[in-house]
Amino acid sequence: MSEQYRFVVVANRLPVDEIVDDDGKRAWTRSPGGLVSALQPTVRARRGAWIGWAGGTGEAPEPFALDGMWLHPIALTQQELDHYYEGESNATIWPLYHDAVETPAFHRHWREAYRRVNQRFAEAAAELAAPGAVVWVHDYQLQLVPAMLRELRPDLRIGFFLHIPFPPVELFMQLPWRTQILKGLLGADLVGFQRPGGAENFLRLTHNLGLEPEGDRVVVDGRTVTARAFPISIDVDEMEKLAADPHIRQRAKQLSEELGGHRRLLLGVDRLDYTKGIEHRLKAYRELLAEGRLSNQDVALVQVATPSRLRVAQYRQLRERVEREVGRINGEFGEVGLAPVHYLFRSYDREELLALYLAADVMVVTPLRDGMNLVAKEYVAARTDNSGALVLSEFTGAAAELPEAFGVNPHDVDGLKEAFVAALETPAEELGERMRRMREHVCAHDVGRWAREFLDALGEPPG
Ligand code: GDG
Repeated sequence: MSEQYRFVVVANRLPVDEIVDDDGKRAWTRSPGGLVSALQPTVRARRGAWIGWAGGTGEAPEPFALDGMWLHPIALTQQELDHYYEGESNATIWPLYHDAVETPAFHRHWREAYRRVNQRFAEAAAELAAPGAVVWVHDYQLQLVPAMLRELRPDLRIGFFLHIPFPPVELFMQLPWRTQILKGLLGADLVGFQRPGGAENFLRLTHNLGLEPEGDRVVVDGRTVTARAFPISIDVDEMEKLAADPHIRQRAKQLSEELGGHRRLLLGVDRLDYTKGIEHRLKAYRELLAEGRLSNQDVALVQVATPSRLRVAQYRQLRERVEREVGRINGEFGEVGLAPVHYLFRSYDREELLALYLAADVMVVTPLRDGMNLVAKEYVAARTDNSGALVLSEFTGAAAELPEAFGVNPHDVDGLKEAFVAALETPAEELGERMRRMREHVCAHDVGRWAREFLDALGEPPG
């Protein structure tokens, strides 16, 4: 039998990317991102393992150790990638859990692949977990894993955290296999959500199984399952360190100069996803230029749109619509050497992203629905001098924690326009006070605290 671990993370992706150097040699590097920085110390301190897909299809690479973690790759066939990941996860569950802002598609063969792949993850966890170990399962791709794992290993402490919103009952009920998903989640001892509303939606649904939740608990087959909010956050130290780096500060200055020196910079940073409200913000910006309330001489919008899920039709269509709108705005309001929208369809390294956060006068975060939105928190953490303004959709998890942002309903174009103008015109002193309060909150609630609170609530056995 292979070695076993007292702490196991199960997530769709492993926290590594495979790189191939000029000589064709392959190596793994840690992937950037808050979840990895949060969980790596947690996994390492417990000499733990991480189970996930390594990218690519066909046979999985052999398990290996990296940065103090034992990494166990799960294999996916091309068909499973199509059906489990792009189909059921990203064309059914993702849109349904985000208020059905795009129409979810329901296909039985996707569902079967989702079940099969979840079983594979559960079996790997059952094999790697030591007796009485803690297993922490992540996100919407793996909602069946908790029950499957409990069936195989009733001795484990199982936690599940959902990174995206958990929808209202009426929407969840559209899922043809809603009962299996609910039972899947109820296999955990602790089910964590970004917002209390998600936990409430989930607990309300357990009535359908004849259960009677009390407070944040529900008893299932004599076992108590707790459902609560654990709002995720970011690695504040990492952000502040990058924000203080002289090279990055210099790069931020250079970016401002390249955009025209005196022009105020509005910034959007999102995966190119229809939940992020990119079209809504472009529309508001275009109308402000058309009405002369903003002038291309005075402002510029930089939109980083990280490529995402381009094999899913709705994402390709979104890309076409966004690029058409950007072209339209630049065509109508641009001048030679002075574009109103700088659209960047690519992924940047953390350093460049930080330089953009430092250069931006206004950060625009306008999702139609978002579990948390880490970009908003990253911007706040990066503004160590308390300057800058945040426009933030009220439909993000972050909005509940950052009431000093310029709150918006992205469906209300006039409201969006007012918020853009207000963010640009509010006196520096008031902006400074708002940012100071937001920073205070984010600095006191970083991602390390999130992980600790979740694991404390899960009740790790003394070890
Ligand atoms: C899901 C939920 C929840 C973006 N572009 C680049 C880049 N990023 C980084 C950002 C940020 C992360 O990706 C995006 O996180 P968000 O929270 O904004 O959004 P999702 O990807 O939808 O995340 C969300 C989150 O899970 C965590 O629970 O907050 O609600 O939907 O960290 O900085 N990073 C780099 N280059 C880029 O071009 N390096």
